[in-house]
Amino acid sequence: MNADLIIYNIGQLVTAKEFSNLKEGESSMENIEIIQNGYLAVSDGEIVGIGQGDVPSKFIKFTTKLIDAEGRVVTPGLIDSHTHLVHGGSRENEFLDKIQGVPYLEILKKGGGILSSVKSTQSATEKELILKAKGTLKIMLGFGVTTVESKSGYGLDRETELKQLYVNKKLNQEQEVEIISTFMGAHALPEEFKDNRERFINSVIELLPEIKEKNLAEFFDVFCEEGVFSIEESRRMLLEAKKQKFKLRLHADEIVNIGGAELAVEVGAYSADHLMAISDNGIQALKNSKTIANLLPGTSFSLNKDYAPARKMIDAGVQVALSTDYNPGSCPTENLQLIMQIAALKLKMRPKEIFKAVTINAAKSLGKERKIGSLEVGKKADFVIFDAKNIEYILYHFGVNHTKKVFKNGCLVFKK
Ligand code: IZC
Ligand code: ZN
Repeated sequence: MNADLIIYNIGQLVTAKEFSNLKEGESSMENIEIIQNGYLAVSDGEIVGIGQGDVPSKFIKFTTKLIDAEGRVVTPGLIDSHTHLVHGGSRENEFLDKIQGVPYLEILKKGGGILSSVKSTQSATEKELILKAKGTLKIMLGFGVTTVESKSGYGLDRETELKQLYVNKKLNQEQEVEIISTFMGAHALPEEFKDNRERFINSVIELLPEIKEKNLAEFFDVFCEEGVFSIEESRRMLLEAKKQKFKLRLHADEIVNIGGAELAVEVGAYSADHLMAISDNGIQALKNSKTIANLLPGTSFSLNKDYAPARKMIDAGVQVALSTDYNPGSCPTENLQLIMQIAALKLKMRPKEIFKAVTINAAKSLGKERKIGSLEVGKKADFVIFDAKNIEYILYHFGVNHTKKVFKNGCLVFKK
C-alpha cells in the first residue's frame, strides 16, 4: 500500500496500542506500546503502516511526502474527554473570593458560579459562542489535542441548551478539532426552580427526544453532587436518557462523596468524572466495570482541593483517563499538557500511564476507540510530533508547550 505521508526517524513512537499481557512490575495502565526508532505511514487520512527502523520501500511512491522526525516523540492526537467548551463570558470577578477560600459550592449557592456563566451564555448569540469556542479550540489544537468532548449546561432552558448544542455541531463543520457533543441540561438548578426541583428535572427529561431527533448530542451527563442533583435525581435522569439511546457520563464525587462512582457503574456510564472524593467502595465498583475513571487534576489545582486518589485506583486495576475540565469556573485552562504534568507531580501517575490516559483510555471513555486513541493500521491519522526525545521530558519540563506539529486526518493543522 503506497503512502502519501511518512514520518520516519521517530525516537519514541507511542502507538498507545494495548498489550494484553502486563510486563513485570508494570501497572495495567502502563501496557501501551512504545516503538523506539519508529516510522508511521499514512494514506488518505488513515494509518497504513507502522513499524521500527527503515521504512519498507512498498510504502514509498514518487509523490510521498517524507518527514524526518529527527529522533522526536510522536503520539496519537491527544483527546480531551471532559470540557465545558461552549459558554459566554468568564468568571474572574469571583477569583479573589475563590483564592481567599470561599468554597466553590458556596459561590454557586449565592447565584454565582455556574449560574453566572448561565446568564452570560443565555445572552450571547450563537455567532459569539462559535467565535469564542473556535478561539479556544485553536489553543487546544496547539497543545496537541485533536478530539474534544463538549458539554452543554450553561443554558438550563430549552433555547439556550439547544443553542449550545447547535454550536457543537457547527464547530464540527467549521474547524479541525473533532467535537463529541454531550447534553448536560442538569448542570445546576436555576433559581426560579428552587422550590420546584421536580419540574426542572422533568423539563430536562422532556428535552431528550428533541435532542435525539435533531442528533445534537451523543452523551448525557449530570452534575451529581451534594446541593446540586442527588443520587436519586441523577439516576432518574440517567436511566431516562439511556432508554432514549444516549450514552452516559457522570460528574461523580467531585467535592463531596455521595456515591457518584457507584451510580456511574450502576447505570453503565462510559465515564465517571472527577472522583476527588471517591470512596473505597467506589473504587471497587469501578474496578469491576467498563466505566473509565476520568480524572481532572487541574480542577483540584485550581480549587485548591484534594487530588483524586489516582495511585490507589490504578493499583486496584481501575482504568483512568485525564482531561482538562476546561470551564470558566473551576478550571479555566485549555492546556492538556499542563494537566498531564500535574498528574505526574500530584497524582504520582507514571509517564506511560499518563499517555495512556489521554489517548486510548480517553477514546474509550467516548466510545471512539475503534477510530482514534492509538496509532494502528486502519485508524485515523491523528498524531502529534513533540519537540522532545522521550515522554518523560514532556512531563518533567512543565508549563510550556512541547508540541512541534499536529496532524488531523493526515493533514498538518498546527506547526510551531
Ligand atoms: O462552570 O463551574 N464542576 N461544573 C461542575 C463545573 C465545574 C463548571 C463550572
Ligand atoms: Zn465538568
